[in-house]
Amino acid sequence: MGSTPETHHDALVVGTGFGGLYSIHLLKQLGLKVKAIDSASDVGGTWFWNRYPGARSDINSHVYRYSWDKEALQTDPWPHNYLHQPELLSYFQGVAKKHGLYDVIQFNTELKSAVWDEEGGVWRVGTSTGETFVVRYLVTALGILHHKAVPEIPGLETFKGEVVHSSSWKPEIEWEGKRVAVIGSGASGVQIASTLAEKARELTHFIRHAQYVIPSRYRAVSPEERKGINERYEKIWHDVFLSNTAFGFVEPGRPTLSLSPADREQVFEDLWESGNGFHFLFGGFSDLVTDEGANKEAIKFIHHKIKETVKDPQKAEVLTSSDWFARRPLTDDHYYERFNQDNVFAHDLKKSPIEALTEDGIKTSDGKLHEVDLIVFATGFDAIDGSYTRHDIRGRDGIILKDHWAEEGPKSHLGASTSKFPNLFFVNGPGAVFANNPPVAEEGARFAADLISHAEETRTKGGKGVVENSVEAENKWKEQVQAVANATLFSKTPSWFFGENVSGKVVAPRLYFGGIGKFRAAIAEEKAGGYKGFEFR
Ligand code: NA7
Repeated sequence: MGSTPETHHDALVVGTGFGGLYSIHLLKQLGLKVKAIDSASDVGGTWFWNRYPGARSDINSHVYRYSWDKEALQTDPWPHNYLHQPELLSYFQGVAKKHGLYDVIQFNTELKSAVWDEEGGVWRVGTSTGETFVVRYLVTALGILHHKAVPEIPGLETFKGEVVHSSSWKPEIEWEGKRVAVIGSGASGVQIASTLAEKARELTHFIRHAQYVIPSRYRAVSPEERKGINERYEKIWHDVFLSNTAFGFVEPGRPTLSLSPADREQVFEDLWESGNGFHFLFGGFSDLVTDEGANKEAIKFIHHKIKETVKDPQKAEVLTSSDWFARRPLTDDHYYERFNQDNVFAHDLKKSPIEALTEDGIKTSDGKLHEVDLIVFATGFDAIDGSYTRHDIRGRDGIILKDHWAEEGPKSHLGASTSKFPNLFFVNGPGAVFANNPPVAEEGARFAADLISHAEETRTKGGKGVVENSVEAENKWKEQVQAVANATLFSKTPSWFFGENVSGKVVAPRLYFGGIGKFRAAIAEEKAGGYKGFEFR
């Protein structure tokens, strides 16, 4: 123990994705001595880990980036309307290089424990490398989708082929000409099934809840279009930060049922043609996720498209959801078409669940053995609070974060902090807003930096430089998060948004569905009111 190296810094940033990199930049600008760690071997966060074939963002390239580097907005290449994983990785590397962020980042170093020392007013952070970082401020940008959820299936260890989770893909994995099983039909599963179906010998998609997949309409961006966006960037970001979803498109105030059936159908058709799941859900009508009648109209339209596209009625049935269209919307250009290939199958896990794996493949309850060479678990993540509760994080009086959130689910004040854990900041923590991730991460990083800056000010006035939100503030925010969620169909549709994908988690909204504009207004109000939800010691 005595030989454990212990180093002191003002702040430690954990994670180097969108939230972490910007946090490093902001804290350096405050003049703090900053250190950062990441368990990966390079920057990128989600986009470091998720490298499966076809991994691509489904948010328009021009708003899937930082808004704060004006020069990069004009000059960074993004030749298509969406960015593939390698392009995103190189974007992150470019940002880190340009702003001198690499200097303070230590890679291949995972946070293992963090213990608050009340007397010293510091966090002691233990890492996988055996080091201890002693810091006043601990800024965690751990990623909302990091900790893999892999189902426990009997016989998993007997399977002779290859098994991989979507976020652990390695380039050497052989799939072309192989028999592939993809389990899970969220954003990852749909992208993976669609891409691998192109060259797999045989592909079976194992589906428990089918979803609604809107075409993405991936395409090149012309120089004229790019020029126009460059010229309008100020306005684009202004609108993004005032909108609900921050995706860079107009969110009309028009209710679905205000149009005649023919006009409504035309709007859906136009949305389908222009592509993008988020645009379909939020860019045509105001009420698809809040009004059951409106949602049913969208469902009817998509069901018709599936029936029209998928020629085999049995496959079409498996691909047809009976849930609300109120999960994270999905996007892919060829997903439904792939099932017209003779070698691509859809297996309904509700009708016949997986019983076990054998050495040759997957045995389902209908008695069938699906012989495969590769199984891809696209089974999602222990999302949001799962990124935190797996670590040994201890606040005041030794309370463990996992226990702190055990009874009522995760609580935070404005997604940024939680009571009893002074000077611990979340970037995109539980209770942060559901919207396009880069602007949300920017907002979170800015708020954490503001709180730290205020705490530093109190230090100059003889204070300890310790900030902690009140129990009342986090309870109030939790109530708001719950109330807004209750008004949406998201709350009636099980998903990771509510922790329902991992057994044992408290079912409660993990995201604020009130929109980024209102979320930012709540933060602005907190600041303008002199940070009443926080105590600065
Ligand atoms: P998601 O969206 O959580 O999807 C996970 C999928 O895996 C979903 O279809 C689940 O079915 C399925 N799943 C999970 N466990 C099982 C078991 N035990 N058996 C069968 N199927 C299972 O994760 P993704 O990685 O696709 O996407 C996460 C986010 O990344 C996404 O929202 C984007 O923002 C990017 P279920 O629906 O629960 O029946």
